[in-house]
Amino acid sequence: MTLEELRGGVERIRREWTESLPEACDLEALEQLRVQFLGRKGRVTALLGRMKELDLAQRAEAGRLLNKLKDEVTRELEERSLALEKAAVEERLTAEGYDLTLPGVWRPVGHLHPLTQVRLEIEDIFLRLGFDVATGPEVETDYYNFEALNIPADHPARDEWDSFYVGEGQLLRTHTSPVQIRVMKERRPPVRIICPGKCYRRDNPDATHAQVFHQVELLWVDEELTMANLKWIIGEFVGAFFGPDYEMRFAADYFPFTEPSAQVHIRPRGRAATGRHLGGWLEIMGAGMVDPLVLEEVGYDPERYTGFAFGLGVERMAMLRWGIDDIRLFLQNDPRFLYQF
Ligand code: FA5
Repeated sequence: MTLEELRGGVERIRREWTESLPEACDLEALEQLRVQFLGRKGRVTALLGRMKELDLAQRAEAGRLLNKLKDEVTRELEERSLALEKAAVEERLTAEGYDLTLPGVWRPVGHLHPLTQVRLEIEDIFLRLGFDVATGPEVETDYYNFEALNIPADHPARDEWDSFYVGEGQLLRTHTSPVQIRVMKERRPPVRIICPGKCYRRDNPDATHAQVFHQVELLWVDEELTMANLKWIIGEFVGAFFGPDYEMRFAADYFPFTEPSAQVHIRPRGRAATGRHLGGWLEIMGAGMVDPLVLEEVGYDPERYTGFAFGLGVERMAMLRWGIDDIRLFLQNDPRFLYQF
C-alpha cells in the first residue's frame, strides 16, 4: 500500500462515516456503527494495521492522517450519543405525560410539639444560668418518689399525689422530685441541676389538670443558700420566659420535703391578657428550701449545706404563653391545633 492509497482509504472512510452517522437513530445503532469503524476489527483499526506496509519515511504522515480521522470519528460519535440520550429522555417524558412546569405538591413539614418547644426554652434559660440537665426513670420506686422525700407510707400528703402503681413498691412517678434524690446520692455539693420529664397522677382531668403532664425540677444545693436566692432565680426565670407582660406572686404552701414552701402564680396583664378565658392567676410551680431531713437522707450535712428546689408545670407555662385555656389540647394531636405553633 502506498501513502496515496492510504489517503484515499481515509477519505473513503470519512465519507462513509459522515453518511452513516445520521442514519444511526438510536443508541443501539450507534454502538453498531462504533464497532464497525472503531472496534477491534473496525475499518479505522484495519487501516491503522496496514501502516506497516508503508516506508518508514511515510509512516509519520500516515499516522497523522489516521489519528486525525480517529479523533474526528470519536468526537462525532460522542456528540451523537449525547444528542440521542437527550432525545430519548425527552421522548420518555412526553410519552409519560409529565409537565415539569406544574407547581409541586405541598407536603407539610413537621415541627416540634409546643410542649417540646417550651421545655427546650426552659432548659436553655437554666443552662445559661449554669445548671446541668439530669434525668431519672419514669417508673419509680416508692422510696425515691415518697420515702426519701420525707413522705412515709402513712403520711397524709400522699393524698396530694394520687398514684398509678405498677407493681409491689413501684409506681409511675408523680413528680420529678425523685430525680433530686438520685442526683444528690451520686454527687457531692455544690449541685446545680434541672430535671425535665413526664409525671403521672390519678388527678381528675379538667382544663388545668392532666393525668400525664411534664415538669421541670430544679435543685441547687450549696453553702449559704437562702430563700432570697430562690426568689431571685424564679424571678429571673419568669422574666426571661414571659417578659414584662406577666405578673408573678408567691403564696405559702406545704411540701414534706421543703421548709419553708411556696407556690408561684402567674397572670397575664395588659395586652397579654386581652381576650383570654384564662385571665386569672395560674399556679406554675411548687418550691421551697430543701428540708434538712432530705439532706440527711442523701448523706449531706444539713449544718453545712442548704438548698432550694422547685417543680414547674411545663403545660401550664405553655398555656400562659399562648393563652391556651384547656390543657387537654396538648394531648389530642389535632393538626389544626398543633400547626399554630
Ligand atoms: C410537686 O409536684 C412538687 N414536687 C414540686 C416541688 C418540687 C416543690 C421541689 C418543692 C420543691 P405540685 O403537685 O404542686 O408539686 O406540682 C407542681 C406543678 O406541676 C404545679 O404547679 C403544676 O404546674 C404542675 N401540675 C401538677 N399537677 C398537674 C396536673 N395534673 N396536670 C398538669 N400540671 C400539673
